[in-house]
Amino acid sequence: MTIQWNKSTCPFCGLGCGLMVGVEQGRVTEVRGMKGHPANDGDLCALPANYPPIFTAEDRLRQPMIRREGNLVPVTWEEAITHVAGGFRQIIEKHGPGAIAFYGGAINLTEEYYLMNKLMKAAIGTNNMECSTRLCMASTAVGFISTMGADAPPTCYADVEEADLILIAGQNMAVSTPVMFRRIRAAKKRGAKIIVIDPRRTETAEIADIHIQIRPGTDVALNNALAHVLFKEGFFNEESVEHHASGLSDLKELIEDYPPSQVAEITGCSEEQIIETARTVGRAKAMLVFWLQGYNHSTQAVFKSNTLHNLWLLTGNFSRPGTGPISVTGEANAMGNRWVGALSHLLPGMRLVANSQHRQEVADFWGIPVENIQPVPGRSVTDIIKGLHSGDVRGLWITTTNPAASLPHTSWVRDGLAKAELLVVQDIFHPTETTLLADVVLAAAQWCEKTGTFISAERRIELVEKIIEPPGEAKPDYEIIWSVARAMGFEKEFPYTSPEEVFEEWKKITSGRICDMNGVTYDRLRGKIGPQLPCPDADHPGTPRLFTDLRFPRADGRAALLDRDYYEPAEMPDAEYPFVLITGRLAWQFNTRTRTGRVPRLNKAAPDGYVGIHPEDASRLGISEGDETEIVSRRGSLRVPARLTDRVIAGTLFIPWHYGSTLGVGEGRLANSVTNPACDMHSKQPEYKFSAVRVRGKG
Ligand SMILES: Nc1nc2c(c(=O)[nH]1)N[C@H]1C(S)=C(S)[C@@H](COP(=O)(O)OP(=O)(O)OC[C@H]3O[C@@H](n4cnc5c(=O)[nH]c(N)nc54)[C@H](O)[C@@H]3O)O[C@H]1N2
Ligand SMILES: Nc1nc2c(c(=O)[nH]1)N[C@H]1C(S)=C(S)[C@@H](COP(=O)(O)OP(=O)(O)OC[C@H]3O[C@@H](n4cnc5c(=O)[nH]c(N)nc54)[C@H](O)[C@@H]3O)O[C@H]1N2
Ligand code: SF4
Ligand SMILES: [Mo]
Repeated sequence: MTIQWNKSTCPFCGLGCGLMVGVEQGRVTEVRGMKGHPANDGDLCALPANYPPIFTAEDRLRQPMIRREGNLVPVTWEEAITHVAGGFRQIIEKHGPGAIAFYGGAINLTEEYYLMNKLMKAAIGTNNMECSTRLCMASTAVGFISTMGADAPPTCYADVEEADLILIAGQNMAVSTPVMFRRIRAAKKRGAKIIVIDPRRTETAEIADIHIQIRPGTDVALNNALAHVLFKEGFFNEESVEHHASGLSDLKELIEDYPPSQVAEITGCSEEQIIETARTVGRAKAMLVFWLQGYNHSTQAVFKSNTLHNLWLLTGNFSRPGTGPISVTGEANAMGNRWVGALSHLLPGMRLVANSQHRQEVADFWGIPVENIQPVPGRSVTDIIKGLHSGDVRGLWITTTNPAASLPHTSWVRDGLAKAELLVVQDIFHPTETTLLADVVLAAAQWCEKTGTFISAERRIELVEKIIEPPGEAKPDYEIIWSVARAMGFEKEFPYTSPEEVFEEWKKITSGRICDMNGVTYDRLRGKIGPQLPCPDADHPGTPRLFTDLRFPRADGRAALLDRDYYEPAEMPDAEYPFVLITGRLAWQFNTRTRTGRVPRLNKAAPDGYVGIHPEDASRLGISEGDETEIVSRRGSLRVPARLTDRVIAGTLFIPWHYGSTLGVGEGRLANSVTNPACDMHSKQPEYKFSAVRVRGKG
């Protein structure tokens, strides 16, 4: 039998590796890295390599279901759509449009979010529309906007090969983007220096020339101390900095308060190491800067970004090959969901609901009165859960995300979801922690079973095509969305018959914006590597780097140096809850494990959760390797076996957060049972990386 090979893009992290998907007799049998692809040149990691069993896993949803007398029972699509549309309509009639909300995942296609925007923000008239990117990249986005004026990563992956210093803060790249890690390891072999800032001695930290094993939550203090040394030791020219960045005098004043000796006490690293790190930064010819969830999962997330951005701005490390900020996103449609406006404060094409000109542009484009678009941001996902508790939100439609496992403080989240009058959950599997709570479950087609576009963390747009049939009656998310919209009475607004029609409409509203994709068509993308945006016309080759003219999209054309003070995380350890719990990832499982937890080979590599605990703490508590422990916070508890490791600092614990309650390792494992829902006030992103807990050995 001959294998047919089809070009696709990875449906896990936002690096956007090009993949070749092998199909035999209508089944995906093999997935390989695509040779010559600029993200991965033939490489790939364990996640997509082990995808084939995910297509055939037992619990794939094949048809919609409605809960009747407590049980989810299969129904026809017609019944399901009528029920959902009628239910939402009723809630809107009784309680107004603000009583419903939508929450999707960042692996949804851009076309799907375009449709959802049009339905929620225009047709229904509520901005209560959110995306899992709130838990993932919201802080990166706000950080970019405050420093550079736009949520637009200016660099590209090829900068890795041009840099002589690569700084990686709060990202365990060896685990979360292994393909990028291998490129960085190769860069090191060629002579580039690597700095890693992480409270754990991670697999990534092992290749570092300098590993700053920072106390969790203290990055702002560290970054300010690095700026302090850069200034005191004359590593930058004030005049040239001021040419391209505002705010220098305020920053200089602030960093006076952050001498390395004092910051050593806050961060737990030595004064000498801080000075050595600053000098390494100051001497670099081309510094590239990565960061991820060690930054974003914090109540200081945006300030962490801002103070990191200060460092490349002060040292002139921008707008040249090999320099600048790059944050490889967690989920596949890294940029697409942000640019199409998947969050409650955004509108399509990098626009804001609070900006009257933006509202007018979008309303004109859609041919609706501008008053139909609410002028204030809708609820963040945490506020949606709050709204369910208070009765202000009554109907919730969830697709492509599993909040009953992934949001912080699980018992509060599940109680909220259970209060919904109508909870619609659209997934590819049942059970998941969230489908179990649903009133209606809608069966979705997944990657390779539907067509649409993703945009990667280097702004590259790619077509992911349908190459096999979905199981049973499962339908693409876009088809479900336009069917519900029509059944709600919006036939005229949702006339689409294909995702390509949706794309052709959506791309027009990107004209003149950084995300301009008017030069892109499905034909241009089909079977080929897509261009990096902006790509305004058919002959345009795409844009590898932004702001190369040293002008930033802010009022005065300069970037912003920001004076941000350090403050403590929301919940500091105390006598009752003396440990800091960090949650993070493993190489063989993805997020809430609904897909990877159904692959035998991946489960064999990472079968169960655990808590990493320092041997000194363990011996004090009488805990031995493998002992079942109970981890307790103010919000709940969980049970996990102990793994003794000096990779964590004494006083801190690490739990891989993937393990939930539906895939055979037990209800008691869920890390989010104990995590803190406190959020960064600027990005509304939760502090998953810092919760005060106590540990009890259970022998
Ligand atoms: N195999 C695999 N790959 C994935 C995923 C997966 O689940 N599995 N998920 C994808 C997604 S959605 C995302 S968002 C990315 C996430 O990718 P990463 O951000 O790399 O993942 P995490 O393990 O959550 O956190 C990164 C590191 O932050 C460190 N950290 C904790 N607190 C602090 C702090 O205060 N300061 C600093 N500097 N560091 C701190 C942790 O010790 C951890 O090593 O991975 C993506 N890729
Ligand atoms: N404690 C703790 N919690 C965290 C984190 C952490 O580090 N620590 N990380 C946070 C981060 S960075 C993120 S991004 C979130 C992720 O949180 P989630 O978005 O909840 O995680 P996933 O497991 O990726 O959920 C994706 C869901 O979509 C389904 N699915 C897959 N493909 C399709 C499709 O094509 N259509 C439909 N309809 N469904 C599909 C999957 O089966 C799965 O149920 O979690 C956050 N939660
Ligand atoms: S590194 Fe990310 S994009 Fe590349 S193969 Fe792995 S999960 Fe997919
Ligand atoms: Mo993420």
